[in-house]
Amino acid sequence: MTVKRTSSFCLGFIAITLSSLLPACGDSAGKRGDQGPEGSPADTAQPADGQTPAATVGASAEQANTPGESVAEPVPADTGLIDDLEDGDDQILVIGGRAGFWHTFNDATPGGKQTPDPEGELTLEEGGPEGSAYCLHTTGSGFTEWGAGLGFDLNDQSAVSGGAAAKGPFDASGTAGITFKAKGNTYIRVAFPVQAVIPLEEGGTCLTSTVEGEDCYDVHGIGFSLTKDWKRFEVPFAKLTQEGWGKVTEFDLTTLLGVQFLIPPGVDFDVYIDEIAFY
Ligand SMILES: [Ca+2]
Ligand SMILES: [Ca+2]
Repeated sequence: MTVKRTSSFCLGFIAITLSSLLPACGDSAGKRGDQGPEGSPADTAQPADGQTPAATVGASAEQANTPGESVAEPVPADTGLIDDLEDGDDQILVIGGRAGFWHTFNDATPGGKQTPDPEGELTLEEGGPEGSAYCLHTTGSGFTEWGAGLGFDLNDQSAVSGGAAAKGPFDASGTAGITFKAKGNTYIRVAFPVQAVIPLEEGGTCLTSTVEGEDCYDVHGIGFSLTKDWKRFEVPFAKLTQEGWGKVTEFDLTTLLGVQFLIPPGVDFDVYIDEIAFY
């Protein structure tokens, strides 16, 4: 990989994007997840006392059909919620064709430390903003090249079917942006890699170039300063910009690969994220 400039920590994002977003090079990862993975409606239907009133369901369901009215398949509503982490696992919610795993990442500076360790299992933190049982929490220090971060893929079908990663673009057209909640002690850049900034060999459409200003990986994003209290952030896609050192590309929402929360280098960071949703 050519790293001829380090104009910002975002350049380093490159490295991760390669390994974490699109590692399944070669297997045509470009297919959209149009098989409509079944989501679980469990998020909105948790019995408060742990008792499931299953015994009463069967009988009445049979009689509920009104003549002349077709009964639709129960499909979990896609409210735009990408993940609230309340199921306690490391996957985003499998709803609306979205599927993927959360991961942490960093620039691997010798001596640098990040928790959760990108090489290990990603575990969640208990708590979060009001009403939350789980959130994501990453801490670390000692990264001096481009920093660290955490994020997820939006269309990794291995999250649904198991097996090898099969990552592709997600069509987020029709959404205006994302919201998320966060707290922490640093500035972060929320970045949205689309295929146009990712090279061909990694599932994108960017032609690798050594020409000044023609590099791939200049990902669209926007920065926020976190505070010690949880705060809700809104990220309008219309406000995203590239950093300006790479190839200028259109931000094509039909080819969104994932979402990344990037932490700059040189920071002893402590960052919490929760409740990410399209709006
Ligand atoms: Ca989950
Ligand atoms: Ca939560």
